[in-house]
Amino acid sequence: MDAETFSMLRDAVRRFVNERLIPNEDRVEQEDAVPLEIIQDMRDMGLFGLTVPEEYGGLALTMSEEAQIIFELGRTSFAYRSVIGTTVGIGSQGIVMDGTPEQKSEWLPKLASGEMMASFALTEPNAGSDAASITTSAKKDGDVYRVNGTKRYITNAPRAGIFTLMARTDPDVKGAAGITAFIVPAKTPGISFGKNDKKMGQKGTVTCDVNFDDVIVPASAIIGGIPGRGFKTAMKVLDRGRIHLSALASGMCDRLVEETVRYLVERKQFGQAIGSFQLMQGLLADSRTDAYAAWVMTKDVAARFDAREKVSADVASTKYFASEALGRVADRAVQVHGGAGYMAEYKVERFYRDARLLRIYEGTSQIQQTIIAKALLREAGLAV
Ligand code: COS
Repeated sequence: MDAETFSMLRDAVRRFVNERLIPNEDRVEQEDAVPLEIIQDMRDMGLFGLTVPEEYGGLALTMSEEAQIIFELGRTSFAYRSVIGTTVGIGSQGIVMDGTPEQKSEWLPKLASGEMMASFALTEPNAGSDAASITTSAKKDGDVYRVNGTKRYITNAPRAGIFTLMARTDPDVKGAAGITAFIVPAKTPGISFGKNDKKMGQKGTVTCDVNFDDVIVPASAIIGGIPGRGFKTAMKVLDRGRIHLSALASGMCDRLVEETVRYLVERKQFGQAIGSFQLMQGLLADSRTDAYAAWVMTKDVAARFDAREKVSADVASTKYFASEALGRVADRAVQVHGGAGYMAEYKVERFYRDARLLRIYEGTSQIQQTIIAKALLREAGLAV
């Protein structure tokens, strides 16, 4: 996208966040749902198609551009970005990166327009951090595969039109090599959903179990057409997803710093604005420093991802730093607000709960640490 058009898009998203999304934050929290008219506005703005190539009706944003849009959306309730998050990110990118031309033409235009949402089904009750240990099976039966198993905590599952599903096609091959990625329409017979999960925060987002009970999927649904490549597709998708989340964390930090400044100026104690006190200034300065570092790392790794450099380990560092930084920034924001920070009336209480997930999903901080360390040690010849 040319620079001028992109800057218009970013400004439009910024206005949308300030004028439409932020004023509806309390409503989303109370109703535990994003209003349908706001989802329609998101469709109209083309937000579902941010990362889909232009020939399939999307805006074909680079990673750097996507990061800037997600940063803007990070400045408001988590639930809004989550509506488009899986379609823009982990749910569709397997098709964009590794899909056949037929798969792209069949699904991407519907995803780009927002007519259909995509969801990413990797995690299982017994396979979280150890993603290569999934047991959902896809057994070949003539021309089709029969899928059985349960996927857990699947974001946007009840809204999804299709799943990017990782399943084991070769039961004799343990680990990554036996896993295949499929595109499975949500209406396929045999798919059922668990109850919506009750979460610590992130009101208005939806996650649940997805059960596959002898679900018949044609061989043509294998992403890229070749079995056994699903784990690598998932890992490539997660590389991009983790940059997306780092941008989100950076945007959330930005909003929290803004809320912190506002309170430091407004709130008076001991006869003066609490921002006059150096201990308060220290908290603010630490938060701004965390926020700045997270965003600079995100922009750097996004640009290098766009330049097709090998960045998986630096993506892990960025996701690790940005999500942990967000945890610290949210904690300080509550601290600066004192008793008010613990009350739902002030926004920082909500951000504090919402932020907690970022250190966990799309790879916990501890998984990011192992990715970083293993990359360095393997390069030095140690078999880890
Ligand atoms: N890009 C491309 N290929 C990758 C890759 C990446 N980022 N990361 C790993 N691979 C490839 C490896 O090269 C390897 O292929 P070869 O055997 O051909 O060399 C294969 O995938 C297996 O890799 P590895 O041996 O490193 O896999 P592990 O089982 O050790 O697991 C981790 C790797 C722990 C990093 C992975 O399971 C993981 O990311 N876990 C967290 C899962 C997660 O984020 N879940 C959230 C779900 S969405 S909310």
